[in-house]
Amino acid sequence: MGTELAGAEFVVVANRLPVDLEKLPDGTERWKASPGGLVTALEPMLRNREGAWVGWPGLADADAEPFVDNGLQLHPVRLSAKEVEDYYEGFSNGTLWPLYHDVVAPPAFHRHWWQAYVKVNQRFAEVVAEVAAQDAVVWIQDYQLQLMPAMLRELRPDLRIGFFLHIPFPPTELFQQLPWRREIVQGLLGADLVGFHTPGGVRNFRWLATRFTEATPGPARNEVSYGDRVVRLGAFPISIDSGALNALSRTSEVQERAKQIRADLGDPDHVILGVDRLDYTKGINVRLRAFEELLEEGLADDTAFVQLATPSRERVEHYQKMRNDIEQSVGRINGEYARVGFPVLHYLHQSLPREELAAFFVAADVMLVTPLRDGMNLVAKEYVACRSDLGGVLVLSEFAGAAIELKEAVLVNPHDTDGVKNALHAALTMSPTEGRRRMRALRKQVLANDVDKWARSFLDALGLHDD
Ligand code: GDG
Repeated sequence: MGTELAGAEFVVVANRLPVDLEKLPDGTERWKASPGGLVTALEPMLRNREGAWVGWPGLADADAEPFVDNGLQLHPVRLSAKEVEDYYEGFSNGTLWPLYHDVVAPPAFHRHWWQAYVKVNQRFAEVVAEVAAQDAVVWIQDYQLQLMPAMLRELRPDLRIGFFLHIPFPPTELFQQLPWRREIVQGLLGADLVGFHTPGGVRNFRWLATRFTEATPGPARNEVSYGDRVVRLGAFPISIDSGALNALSRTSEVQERAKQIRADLGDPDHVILGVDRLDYTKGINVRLRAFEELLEEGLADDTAFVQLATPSRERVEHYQKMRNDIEQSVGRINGEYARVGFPVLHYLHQSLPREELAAFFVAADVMLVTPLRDGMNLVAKEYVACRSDLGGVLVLSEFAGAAIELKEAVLVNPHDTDGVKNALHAALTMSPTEGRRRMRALRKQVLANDVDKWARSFLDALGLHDD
């Protein structure tokens, strides 16, 4: 670990740092890597150009000092326990998250949550203003930091600022429910480039920008003029490190483990898989209902369904209720259809190592991805990357951003229970020839468009050229 903290030429800002600060039982603290797709994609670019990452270390009230890790500067932003409650659990995950996911759960609007959101965004902007070199490029990530682009521009007009939203940008009528809609749009317009997963997000935002601020359309199609600046808008569908996952899935360890998983399940004819953060947007109940009805109709004999549900946002109210509902359904379905030693549904509320996850993808005949709304959904792409054998069928919700690219999946409307049930049945009975044809097309898409390409296309549009 080095110690030099010079002005950074390229700064990534996200709610979380790519490392977590952990408190040990003896009261001491230590850093733990928390690798994610974004870090992997941006790491080479960050390290090559005196990069810095600004974010919250994941622990409230922690006074962590900035440090350099292997050429990358890490700048922790301090959040108090109350700010975690109001800015993060409150406004970010109790207001914006449900509002931006088509209000599939009711968003709560509280003025004290909003005030904390403003205050924390301002703090992030101040840290970045300190850290960035003259004329540096700053890339702000996601819904927790939508006010930051304008706040940062105010402090540092010399910077080039990009913003990317990882969740859907909602239909205009829904966005307009937000009491602070104008402030959010103005915040985002502080960027030089605002990126979304889909063209729909671009359209919604462009309309709102011209409706709620003095921005005007043009000069070019994906641009708005705002004051004396032009703000570019664009669709940049994110992806995964498909090459690395493809390679991992082919290792003998993962292949063996996949066989073992099927054996542990009792070598059923069919294995169905779901993998999600335990979130009400992911439509876990939708697929459980479809599976239950197939069992009822005798159309899913000798089939095991594995649902991996990573613990998530456990202190937010909607999540507690949803977890209870799902666990009740799992209990009911097994109560009805399992035999001793052979559950039909295997539910794990755990986070698994990456290799283990890859083995589950390899083991599954049908992958069910049924969100009611999802910005992209990386799990769908990960499943495809793991199927070099061209086996397996992907059932994918039309309401996931990924459906735009993954056209050869079996697409479903998650609000249509019969439709999901029929799609699941079609996937379970699909001929191997048809399955291979679809998987080949899906793999072509996913392997050709990885997360590195995504990051480069965004940064190219922002004017950061990789050298
Ligand atoms: C947001 C948007 C958008 C899950 N369980 C385990 C585990 N995971 C990994 C998956 C995948 C990631 O977590 C989840 O990504 P998703 O894209 O599916 O969903 P969100 O977390 O909601 O992400 C989404 C994304 O941002 C990127 O822009 O696609 O629409 O909502 O990579 O594999 N990983 C490990 N163990 C687990 O148990 N190791």
